[in-house]
Amino acid sequence: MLLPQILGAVVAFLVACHAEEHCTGIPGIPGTPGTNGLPGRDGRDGMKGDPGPPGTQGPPGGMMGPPGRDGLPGLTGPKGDQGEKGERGEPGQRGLPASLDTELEGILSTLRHHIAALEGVLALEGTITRVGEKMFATNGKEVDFATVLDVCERAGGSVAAPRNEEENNAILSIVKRFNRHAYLGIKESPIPGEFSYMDETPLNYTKWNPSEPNGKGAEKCVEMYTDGGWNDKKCNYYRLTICEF
Ligand SMILES: *[C@@H]1O[C@H](CO)[C@@H](O)[C@H](O)[C@H]1NC(C)=O
Ligand SMILES: [Ca+2]
Repeated sequence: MLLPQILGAVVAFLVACHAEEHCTGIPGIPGTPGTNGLPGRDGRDGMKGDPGPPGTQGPPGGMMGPPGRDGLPGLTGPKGDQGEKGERGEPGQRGLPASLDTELEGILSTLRHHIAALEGVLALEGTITRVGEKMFATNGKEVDFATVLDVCERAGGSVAAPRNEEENNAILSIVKRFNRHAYLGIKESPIPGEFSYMDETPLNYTKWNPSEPNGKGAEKCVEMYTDGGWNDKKCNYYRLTICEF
């Protein structure tokens, strides 16, 4: 069985050889491998490798490292004690003179107008009268001297005390209008017959009626008659209340 096959292959080979004119022999037995050649040249540097694992902790006693970062802020502490009072500050800037401050000037103008109107009404009623900076006023009531003193003080004034003829006439105009005698802010001093203002200062003006003062220590107050003359009088009569402001 094998022989015809080999023959077939040889025939086929011979025919192929014929076609190509140059014939080759049957392949020989492979030779033995050669010896190793010389080592080649060094290759180029490879890529950088991954970092290695961390080393083991060193022995204690090494140098202290740098300080760590600051921690988070803590909670707010309790409120402290109140501090000492500070020193007085510098005074503020000086304001404008009223004459240059139009708003203030307007307010003053309105006030002046209102006050003048009120004074006009009271003067019309005969309850006030103005002499220079002084104003005399009555409430029309008749009371004893202690009450006049109290009422005038409570109103922020004092009992009317004329210091000159003009003021005496101003008080007189009220006395005439009410047709009542009025106590004056004048009292007898510890020396009988000597009189002073309520603050003990001596009188620099008097308008005694003829033969007054005649109380000789028994009439410690002073009243004004309806003609403007003065009379020393006991303090417990009811007389018109007239104050000065
Ligand atoms: C008395 O002194 C007052 C000031 O205290 C003055 O206003 C008054 O005019 C003086 N009277 C006389 C008569 O000079
Ligand atoms: Ca008298």
